[in-house]
Amino acid sequence: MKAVYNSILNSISKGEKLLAVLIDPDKMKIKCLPSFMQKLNQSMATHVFVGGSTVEDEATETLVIEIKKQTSLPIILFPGDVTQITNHADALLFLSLISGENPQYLIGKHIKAVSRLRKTQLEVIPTGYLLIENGKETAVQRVTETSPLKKDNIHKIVDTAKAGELLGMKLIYLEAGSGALHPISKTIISKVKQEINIPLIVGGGIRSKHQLDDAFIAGADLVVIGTAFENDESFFNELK
Ligand code: 1GP
Repeated sequence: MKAVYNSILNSISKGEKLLAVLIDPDKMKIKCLPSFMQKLNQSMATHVFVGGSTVEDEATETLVIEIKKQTSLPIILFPGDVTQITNHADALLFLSLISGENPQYLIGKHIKAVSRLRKTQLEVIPTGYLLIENGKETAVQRVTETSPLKKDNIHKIVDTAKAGELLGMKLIYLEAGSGALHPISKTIISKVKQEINIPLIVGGGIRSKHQLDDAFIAGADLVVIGTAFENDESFFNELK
């Protein structure tokens, strides 16, 4: 049962670029979902990610059940916490925050997640998650009590991503943080892409089609956008 991951690999092998729309259960109101999903379904989006740094206990499951009724796209959990695990999604990014050195986000939370995961059929995708500085403190930084990697230390960023691959992770996610002032730079994306042989996800602070294209050209296989859609749903019109 690796349908979601295999489909990502398959798309990449055909040269396709993937776009995930991130929906934060803390910010999306159920009553606003139908019009949002209608626009999402008509856009170039290929995946729906669901998750947030701070979410009330039942909110993720309730939202995922509603999203599932309104799209045929794969729904992937991008959880800030174990309480966001629900069997109603298709897959889960099992995130290791390898840019930081907080053991809770390297192994502690993962152990706590297992008793919940046992009760699901979720496809679990081990993902090396790297937070890169972007000029302001992000929610991820605050919640995880870790420092982001310095954006000028490309050598360390590349080596961290490679270490994630060598540890057996199936995806590398370069994160500038939700609402980041600046997205991950093209240089960082291309240097990491040159070094790894697993799919590369890039997210944080991407607000225009131009920035999206830049990330793809630099080597991102899958780009994640959340805030730009939250702020202005007409952004979907640019991404048909
Ligand atoms: C955050 O990478 C995602 O975890 C998306 O970021 O909300 O800035 O698009 P934005």
